[in-house]
Amino acid sequence: RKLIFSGMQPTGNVHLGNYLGAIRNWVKLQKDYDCIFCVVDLHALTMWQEPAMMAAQTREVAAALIASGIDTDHCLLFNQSMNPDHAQLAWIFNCVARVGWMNRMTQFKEKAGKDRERASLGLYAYPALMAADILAYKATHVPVGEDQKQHLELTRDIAIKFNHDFETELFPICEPLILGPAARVMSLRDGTRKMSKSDPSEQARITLTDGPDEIAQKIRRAKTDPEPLPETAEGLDGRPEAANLLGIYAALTDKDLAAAVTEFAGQPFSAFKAALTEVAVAEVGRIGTEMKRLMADPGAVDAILHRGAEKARAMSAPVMAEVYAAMGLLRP
Ligand code: AQP
Repeated sequence: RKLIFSGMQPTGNVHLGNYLGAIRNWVKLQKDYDCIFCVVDLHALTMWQEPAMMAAQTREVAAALIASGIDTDHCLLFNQSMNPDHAQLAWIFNCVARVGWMNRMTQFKEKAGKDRERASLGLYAYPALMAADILAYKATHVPVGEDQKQHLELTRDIAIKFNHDFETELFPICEPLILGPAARVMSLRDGTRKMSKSDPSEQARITLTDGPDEIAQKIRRAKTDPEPLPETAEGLDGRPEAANLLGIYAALTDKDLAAAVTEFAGQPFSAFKAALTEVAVAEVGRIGTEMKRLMADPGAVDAILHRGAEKARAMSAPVMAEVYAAMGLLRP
């Protein structure tokens, strides 16, 4: 049985990059796999989060997933802190993983910035919690982008070491799931930086709740260069903004990049931006309208998360029982 675990942090501003790079793929995966989708609120806490915003941001991610087509009758959807087994297993993995392994994690170095001494201990131990997310359910496959590959490798190392140390075959060695060419959406203000929830500029991202006017305005103001669009995909070399906007168009219309380039070869950005706005408004508008409808009824979203968490706890409980038994922890 193939079981997938995927997580998204409730850090607000769910954007087109999250949709094209993750959510849209998850919607496709649910047809062929058993899926667990988790709003990873404990991961979000590794960086400061405003307490007054957490609940709304958690519902926002849940609503984005449901509005995009995640079927909560067939998949699990819940927020991480509702199943304490994640944190419990993470502690156990903190005692299995080695400090040297964590020291090699490049994402910690990026997120901690220059003043590493002041980063939270949670940010450092993040990969052990991610391993717990996956292994608490014995998930076999994890869809990952380039940025998470190293963490998944560490999950495999933790599973191998646990199995070895406790002479068991309890944990499966999970596989990354690479889905075609990775759609990496870049900032609308700087084609060399990724579109991100935490970018201080609202103009850098299209969020899934942006209305048609906001989308049109953000695309109109999106950074470009003075040349017309290139005749071939090779002509995008050294033109990150043009490459990004054409990439977004290609992803939204399910075309490959070369076909999108041919469609607008030699045209000015103004003509292309009008076409891009049209497809973005259609796709984001459809999802955003449904998201807003869902978020207007927080009780209904909470009920879905609650039901998901109950099922999740029922799935992880027997795994945890095996873990405790393997480690000799007393369960009277
Ligand atoms: N720009 C992007 N293009 C493609 N995929 C992206 N993802 C994020 N940004 C892009 C994917 O979305 C999922 C969400 O992961 P996350 O919630 O753990 O956040 P993140 O990767 O740290 O993304 P953000 O949106 O940039 O958030 P902040 O600003 O909080 O760091 C992942 O599958 C990710 O690959």
